[in-house]
Amino acid sequence: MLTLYIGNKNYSSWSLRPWLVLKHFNIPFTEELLPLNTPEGIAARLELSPTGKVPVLRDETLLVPESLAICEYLAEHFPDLPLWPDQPNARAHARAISAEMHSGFAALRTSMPMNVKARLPGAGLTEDVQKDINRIISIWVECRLKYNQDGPWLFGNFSIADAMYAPVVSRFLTYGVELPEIGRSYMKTVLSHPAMQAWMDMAAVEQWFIQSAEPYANCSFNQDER
Ligand SMILES: N[C@@H](CCC(=O)N[C@@H](CS)C(=O)NCC(=O)O)C(=O)O
Repeated sequence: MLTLYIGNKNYSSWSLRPWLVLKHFNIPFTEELLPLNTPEGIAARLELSPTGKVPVLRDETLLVPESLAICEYLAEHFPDLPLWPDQPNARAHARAISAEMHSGFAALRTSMPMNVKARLPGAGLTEDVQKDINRIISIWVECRLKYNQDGPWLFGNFSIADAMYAPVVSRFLTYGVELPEIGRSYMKTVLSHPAMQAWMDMAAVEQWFIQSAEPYANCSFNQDER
């Protein structure tokens, strides 16, 4: 049996990624939430992994940290499930944009931290953030134009690449980021996925407030409905 250790659903963008993959492909797992800013959560995370971070996947005695490594482990462990696109060129492309997400977009991640239940239109939009947004839009547009005939996801069918970009969709919603029609349509696809909706519903009822993840809590654009 697999166990996925995750952080708070409202804030933990990295946890959302493998969680969505597990849910989408109906892979049985149990989840354990280790609250991000509590002493117990910090101790539990350090016990699990020297990174001290979530997500971490447990498979019997094996512990796999790092969201993308977890997704790769799942893809190897369930070779009959199409976690990556089947066609080699599409698969290479999906891996490249997933790696780009995992290692990049620092400005966006810093200035627009995932905060599922907040609505902060206009907050965090700097020049560097706009550059990250532009690159993400061009990734989405290229994928959607190329694989549109196979379905509404980045590579037609849902894959790990979509899970890697799902927290970006949540950020774009929270911060009211303006997108071209093709981007808005892809956002709708992601936001209407039942597992994404379930995650957002659970985030909406969480009571934790993490100051460091809420840089705009006292600003005028805070239209949070909590
Ligand atoms: N590169 C890691 C990043 C994991 C990460 O930063 N997780 C955050 C939660 S979203 C965390 O555990 N933060 C706790 C801390 O830094 O103490 C991954 O892809 O899983």
